[in-house]
Amino acid sequence: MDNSQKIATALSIFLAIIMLCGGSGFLGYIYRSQTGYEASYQQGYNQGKDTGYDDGYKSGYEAGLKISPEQKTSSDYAPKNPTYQEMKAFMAQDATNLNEYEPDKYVCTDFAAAVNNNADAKGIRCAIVDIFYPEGYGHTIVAFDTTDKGLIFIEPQFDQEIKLVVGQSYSQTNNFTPSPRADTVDRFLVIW
Ligand SMILES: [Ca+2]
Repeated sequence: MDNSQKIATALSIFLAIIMLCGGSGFLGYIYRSQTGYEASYQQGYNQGKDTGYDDGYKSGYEAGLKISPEQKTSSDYAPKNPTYQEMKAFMAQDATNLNEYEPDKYVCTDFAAAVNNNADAKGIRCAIVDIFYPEGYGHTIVAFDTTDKGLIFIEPQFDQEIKLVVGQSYSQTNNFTPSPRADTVDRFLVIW
């Protein structure tokens, strides 16, 4: 695989993630009712799922196998799981939640990515959580494996601790404004 192919596959991963979240970012609807983009999100999600993920993950997997000797091992800077209070303190000082949700521009995955990267920069281990709703929609949040209270899910758009229950509505479970479409948690992935 040459460089241009690598770039293309990397882009396809990025686009697939954006489309997954864009197609799913119902929280955007809460504040900003938009029309006309649902269908295109669905289409984009399906295309992204079919092409981006398969190619991208394969490429990423192959790239991961080729670690050059001069690269540092992850143990040199491995982030640590925080205590519950450390997690709360980090979320309080982190300003990601002040960002504005913009359909097609800054969506749930952007919030989750920002918190994840900011945590990593401070040596705090943070996971991306992909939530799968019916009909190809979904949502992205973050999680911390706290040393004293275990796995804690955080909605990074609101700095809010939330519950994830398979088979139950995300918005109803967490007392959010009801989603305009089904947001039953079919399954979720915690990605460290
Ligand atoms: Ca914050």
